[in-house]
Amino acid sequence: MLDAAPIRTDWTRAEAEEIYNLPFMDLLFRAHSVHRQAFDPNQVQKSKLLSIKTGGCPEDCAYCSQSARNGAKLSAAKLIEVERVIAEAKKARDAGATRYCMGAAWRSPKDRDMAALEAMIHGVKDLGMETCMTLGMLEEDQVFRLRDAGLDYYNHNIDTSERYYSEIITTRTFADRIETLSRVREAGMKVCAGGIVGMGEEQMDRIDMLLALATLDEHPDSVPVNMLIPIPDTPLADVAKLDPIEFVRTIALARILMPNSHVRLSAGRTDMSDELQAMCFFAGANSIFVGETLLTADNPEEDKDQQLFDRLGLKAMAAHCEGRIGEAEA
Ligand code: SAM
Ligand code: DTB
Ligand code: SF4
Repeated sequence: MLDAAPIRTDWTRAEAEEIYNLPFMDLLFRAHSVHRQAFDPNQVQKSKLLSIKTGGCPEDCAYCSQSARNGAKLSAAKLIEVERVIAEAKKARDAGATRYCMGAAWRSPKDRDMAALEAMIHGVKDLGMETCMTLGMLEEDQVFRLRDAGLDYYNHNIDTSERYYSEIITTRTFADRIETLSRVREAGMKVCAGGIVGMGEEQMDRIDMLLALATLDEHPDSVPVNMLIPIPDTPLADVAKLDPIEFVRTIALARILMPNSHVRLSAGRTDMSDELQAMCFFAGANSIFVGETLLTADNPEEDKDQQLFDRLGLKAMAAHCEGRIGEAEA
C-alpha cells in the first residue's frame, strides 16, 4: 500500500495556484494518486437532503431560491414535523443513502426550534443513518445542544473566496462563517464546509476558497463543491456558465489540498454529463447527493445514478464506513 499523502494546513497560494494550473493530465494524475492513497476509488458515499424549513430566509445570498430578499418566487413554509422527517429519512435509507442532511432556510435557529431539531436527530440516528444539519449560524449553546443530541456533521459553507464574498452575500460576513465553523469544530462535531463555483468568480476565487478551507486548523471532514444551479429571478440567474474543465480542476485541487476529506460532487449534477461526473470521481470526488430533489432544486433521478454507478463499477459506501483503504466494514 502507498503511504498516505501528508495532511498539511500550511498550503500557500502560490502552491495552490501552481497545482490548479498544472497541465490537465498531470493534475488529474496527481489528484487521483492522492485519492487512492487514502480511499478506495470505487466507493462513493450517498447523502440525502431534506429541506426541513423552506423559503422566507432573511439572508440575501445571491444564488439562493429561498431568500426573501431576492426575486425568487418560493413561498415561506414552517418547520416541518418530526414524524415527517423520520418517514422521509427511512425512505432515503431504504434507497441506499447513509447520511441524512436536514437544511433550514434560516440565518440561525431560534431557541424555540431546538427541541424539534433534537428530536429529528434522535429519530434519524435510530434508523442507523449518519446525521447532518445546515441551519445557518450557531451560538455556542446551540452547538452544544446539537452535539449532545448526537448530530454527526454540521454543514456550513464559506461559499466563495473572502474577496468575492461581498458580491454574493451582504447580510453576514466571511468571518461570521468561519466563527460558526470553529465553534462546531471545537465542540467536537464533524465539519462539512465547501462552496459554490460558477457564480461569475475569477479562477483565483475558486483557488482561494479551497485554500481557506485547507488552511483551517483542521480540514473539514466533508467538502461539498457545488456548481451553481441558476435560479430564475435571483441576481445570478443569468451568470455565464463555468467551463466544466474548470470545475474538474476545482475538485482536483480540493482532493490534493485535503487528502483525507470526503469531497462531495454536490449541486448541479442534473446539468452534467455522465462523462463529466466520471471525471470528477476520477479527480477525487467520493460523495454525492442522491434523490430527485436537493433542497428546492432538481437532482438526477435514482435510476439514472444507479445506471451511472453500474457503468463505472462504483459501489455505494456502507453506513458508518468512510470508504478508506483497508477499512473493515462497519
Ligand atoms: N441557510 C443555511 C445556510 O445558508 O447556511 C443552510 C441552507 S443553504 C441552502 C446550504 C448551501 O446550499 C449554501 O451554503 C450553498 O452553498 C448551497 N446552495 C444554495 N443554493 C444553491 C444553488 N442555487 N446552487 C448551488 N448551490 C447552492
Ligand atoms: C451543500 O453544499 N449543498 C447542498 C447542502 N450543502 C445543503 C445544498 C444544495 C442546494 C441546491 C439548491 C437547492 O436545492 O435549492
Ligand atoms: Fe438563506 Fe441559506 Fe439560502 Fe442564504 S443560502 S438565503 S442563508 S437558505
